[in-house]
Amino acid sequence: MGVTDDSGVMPEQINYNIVTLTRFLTEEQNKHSEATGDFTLLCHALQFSFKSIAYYIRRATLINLTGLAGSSNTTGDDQKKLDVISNDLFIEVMRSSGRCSLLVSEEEENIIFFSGANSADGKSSEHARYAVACDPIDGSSNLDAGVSVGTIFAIHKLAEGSTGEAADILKPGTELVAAGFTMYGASAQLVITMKGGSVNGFTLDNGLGEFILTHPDMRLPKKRAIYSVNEGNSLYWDDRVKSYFNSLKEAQPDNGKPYSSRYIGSMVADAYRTLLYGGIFAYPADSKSPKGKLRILYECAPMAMVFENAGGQAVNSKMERMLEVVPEHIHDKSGIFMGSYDEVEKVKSFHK
Ligand code: AHM
Ligand code: MG
Repeated sequence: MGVTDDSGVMPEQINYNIVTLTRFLTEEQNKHSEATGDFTLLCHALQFSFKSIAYYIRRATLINLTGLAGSSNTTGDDQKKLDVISNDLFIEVMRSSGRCSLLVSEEEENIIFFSGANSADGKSSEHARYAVACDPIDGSSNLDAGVSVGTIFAIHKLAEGSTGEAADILKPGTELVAAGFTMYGASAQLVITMKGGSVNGFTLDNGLGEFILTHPDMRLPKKRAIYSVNEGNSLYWDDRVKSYFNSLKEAQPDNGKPYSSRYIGSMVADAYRTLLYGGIFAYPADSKSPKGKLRILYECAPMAMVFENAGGQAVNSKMERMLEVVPEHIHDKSGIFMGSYDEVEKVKSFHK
């Protein structure tokens, strides 16, 4: 029980042992005697970009940042003003970190090289040992309605001896050193995982300006009767996908009830809910988009790493492990089914 003062108001309980993202990253680095600190510095830079994007999104309606920028990106989507601002901000933060050799962004047609033979100055930096892929604002069609959007990121390490080339990013998700996403909602959430590690969730405390560890070692429930998919596309689905989703609407053997449907239309928000509550999120390949809609490098692979490290599964529309899919080009797409372990098993059983 907390102590009340004369007015009967319960004072805020002060936690003196807060794990900030900065502290968390330092403690992770200390676990690896061979670590140079370059990865930690790259993560500090990422953290700054997330805080900045969260800040602009919070104020977007007030400072006239809603609406279209008047351009379209590589995949033909209309760019929002915030898409452009977040992309420019992300590029500059990665460049100035000095730790990122090359960057792939949803909003950029080509790889941006910051160091190595392909960079503007043709120079290599011995510290720029990482390749980053990102979707600066995922779910941006939802932006002006104030629905949650987020940033998805994936980090690869350059191959030994490489000074930074396309092959350093055109790799399967099994090679990722770290990945995660943010969700800018009622508060800004950051979910991050490292190779072979657990999944940890942080919440941005706007007063402190720090991401605080609020969801340590996130584990997906093994199953949960929630499905998340754009059913407006069902006309284009193949029969196995149709039968699978139809089966969820029937009385289930364990409790006689059908599944609940939840679809926000921002992958980050649908993924965050699925991580916490369990269930299945899908964006299947279909006859309209035979390769799927979502991009492998900066949407599917990083999410698959998070879901697997949290005890779930992620597969493509051929039921292959998502993390093993090798993209043919930087904006390559895939169908995806990801979620609770048993729910993905059920999807697979309909594809046998
Ligand atoms: P975006 O990166 O251009 O925002 O597109 C990706 C988004 C995902 O967040 C979401 O899962 C999907 O597109 C929604 O697509 P749809 O509107 O077709 O359901
Ligand atoms: Mg996206």
